[in-house]
Amino acid sequence: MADGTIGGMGDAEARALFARDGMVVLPGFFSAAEAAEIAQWTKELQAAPEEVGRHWVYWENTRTEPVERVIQRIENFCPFHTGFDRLVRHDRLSAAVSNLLGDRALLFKEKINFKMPRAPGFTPHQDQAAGWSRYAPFFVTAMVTIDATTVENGCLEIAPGWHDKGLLSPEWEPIPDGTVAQMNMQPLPTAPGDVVLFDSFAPHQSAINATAEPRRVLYLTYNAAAHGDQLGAYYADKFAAFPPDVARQPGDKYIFRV
Ligand SMILES: O=C(O)CCC(=O)C(=O)O
Repeated sequence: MADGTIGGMGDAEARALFARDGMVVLPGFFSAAEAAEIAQWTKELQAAPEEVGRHWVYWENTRTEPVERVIQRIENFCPFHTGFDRLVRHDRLSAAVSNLLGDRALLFKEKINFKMPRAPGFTPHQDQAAGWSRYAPFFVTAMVTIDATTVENGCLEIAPGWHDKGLLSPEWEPIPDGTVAQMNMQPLPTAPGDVVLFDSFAPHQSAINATAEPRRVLYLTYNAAAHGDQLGAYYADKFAAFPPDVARQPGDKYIFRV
């Protein structure tokens, strides 16, 4: 690929770090003004009515007492927000991901994780284990920081150098404790506008948000154009298996696995 610069780092350097670690951190990828705009768009989505046929909103219970129902995440929002659509599908970010994929990046899925105060973290897992192999063999996810992430509010933790060992658990299951014990899970605190690009086989986890403020981040996942546009198929399957709360049938049970 032609060489250039992404987030203050040369394309070739970003590719080399990504190949070595399965992740690359791009501090200040978005300016303070851009990060503030992303935070504003997030508020707009959160305030928009929850309706079947619109963006998908998921709720969860806080992990500690008093148990409250809080927003967990919003998915599938690009078709309903032009600012996000431009940012996610047509801008510098997809170019940065294309550099790592060595091919044009196509959006596979998009979500905002809110991690409200006292909301739970995520057990150690690889995203590829969430049934993604039926769509493509490999993906790159961009985590875009909206609120500063810290150890206290449950920032992303990744084990560098563990992305090249295939699946470390059966699909839909967390990574076994014995395997996790051999890894060096590194907390990655980030500031608004920072981006972390990571491989779909990179093991990661995060802790509960033990602070009084939300910890909102975007996760934008892309696959190489060579593997086709998989977004429609993925979202159709996901809606059937795990619809947003507003589309659920009373009495049906929906289980979040990894
Ligand atoms: O947002 C986090 O704390 C981690 C999210 C995560 O691992 C996931 O959504 O797969």
